[in-house]
Amino acid sequence: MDKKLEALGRELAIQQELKKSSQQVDTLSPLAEIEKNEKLEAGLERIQQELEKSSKQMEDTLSKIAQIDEKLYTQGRQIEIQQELTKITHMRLQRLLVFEKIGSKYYYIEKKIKMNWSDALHKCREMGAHLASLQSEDEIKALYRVLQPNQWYWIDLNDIKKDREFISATTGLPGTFFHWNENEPNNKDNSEHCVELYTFTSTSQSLMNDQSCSDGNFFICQTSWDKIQHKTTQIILQ
Ligand SMILES: [Ca+2]
Ligand SMILES: [Ca+2]
Repeated sequence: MDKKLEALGRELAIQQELKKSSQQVDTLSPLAEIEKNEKLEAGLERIQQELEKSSKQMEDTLSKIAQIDEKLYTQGRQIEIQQELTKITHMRLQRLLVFEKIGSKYYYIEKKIKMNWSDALHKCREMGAHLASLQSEDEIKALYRVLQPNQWYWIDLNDIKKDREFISATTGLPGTFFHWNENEPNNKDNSEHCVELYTFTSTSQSLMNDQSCSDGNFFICQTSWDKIQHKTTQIILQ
């Protein structure tokens, strides 16, 4: 009987122990859950911080790229401007290079485009020069060697203001040197007020003639060595 009671007692003890263990498991479970959640939250927070850090680094990188872009754009524009200025300088210098020394003077002889006297006058002025202001037979002889034969070229003399009073458009003063062809100036039809130089191959000379200012002619621009030097310096220093 005692043995039975003893066995029953042991069984009861085991059951109580099991129940106790079961209770312990039940009470531990919510704690584990909380711990798990806390771990998850901590993990999420770290991820969030990492993301914020990455986002900030990305913003910094983009900002640096924008700064580099701006710098490159500015440098690019500076190079473009420099190239443009070089091109303009080159063009201006080239315009000066068209003047050649013929005899003792510097001329540009237009041999391709014909225009009226007034336009030719302005064209020479645009080039920083003036229509040829001839002063001697030597100058005309020197030009004769380079002018196209049997062609007319405007020079600076005209009697626009008063017939037969030929003025130099360069100085505004009465002309001092004339080398007229035979029977010229004739002021034909009372409408010839501008002077041209004509190259006669038959007599191997260039001679002056008064002609209608509206006629289309080639023309001769003139400048001086001093002007060329001055302009070259101006262009290079600009
Ligand atoms: Ca006239
Ligand atoms: Ca005439």
